[in-house]
Amino acid sequence: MSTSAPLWLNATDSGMPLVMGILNVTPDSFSDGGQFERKDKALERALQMVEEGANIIDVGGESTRPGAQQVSAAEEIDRVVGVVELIRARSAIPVSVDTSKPEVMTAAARAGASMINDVRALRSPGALAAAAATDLPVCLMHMQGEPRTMQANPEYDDVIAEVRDFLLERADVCIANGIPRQHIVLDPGFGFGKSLQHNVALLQQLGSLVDRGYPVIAGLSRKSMIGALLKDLERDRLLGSVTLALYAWRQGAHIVRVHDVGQTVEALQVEAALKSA
Ligand code: PT1
Repeated sequence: MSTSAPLWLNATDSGMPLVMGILNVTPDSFSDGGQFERKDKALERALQMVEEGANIIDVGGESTRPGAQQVSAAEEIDRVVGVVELIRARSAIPVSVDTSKPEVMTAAARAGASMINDVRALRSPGALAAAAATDLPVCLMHMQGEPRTMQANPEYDDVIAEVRDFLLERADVCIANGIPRQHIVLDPGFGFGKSLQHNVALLQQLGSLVDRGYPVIAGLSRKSMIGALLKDLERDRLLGSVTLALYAWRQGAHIVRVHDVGQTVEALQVEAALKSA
């Protein structure tokens, strides 16, 4: 049996990358008010990103930024599922769910999610089987270590080869477990157990990942590597984020994961217009 990639995951006519808008549903986002108000604000933000031109909304209930602690599956389901249902009821936009937990994958798929985005590349116990059972596309991301400690001392002999080999091996494991090749998306995991030098090398050689035939996601938005490149960790990262999204597209990224959807889309549109002129 052959499975084709879902239509929404195919490249756009203009060759523009798909824009994945970030929707954090951790308690520190949309903080004032109770849980109903919080979910309502999350929905509002999602619909705003749709208006601004997002192609995918990535809903995340577990923070995986450097230093973050894990949460329970029940807590994560409570944060994520209601929001996925609300978006599903109001928009046809594909929703990906940023999770490593099998219980969350199953619940999110039932709520209408269109993709599983796992920063642990389905290595958690039960995650591979749960993801395969959903029949959804999966994003496999590279991370060295765990969020709480990953930035302490990241080390590689050859960061490009190690990240690429890890991702291709995880893709093979997925395929062996019944996930169709056309449902697999790869992500080098910028900022996940990587120094500035590692992140820059990965971005400059993104092509060596892209040329394996899987769509590639680049998540660079507002990350500390922008502060490091600017030699100013306190500066606003909007312009740096838009610049990196454009750069990632030039390096062949198929999907850019961003907070600032409208501004990113505007920049990509200008470049797309130049390319086709
Ligand atoms: C990402 C990503 C993600 N990033 C995918 N999912 C985060 N597929 C969450 C910093 O250095 O790139 N790809 N889910 C957010 N993680 C981080 C990591 C946020 C590092 C900030 C930093 O500031």
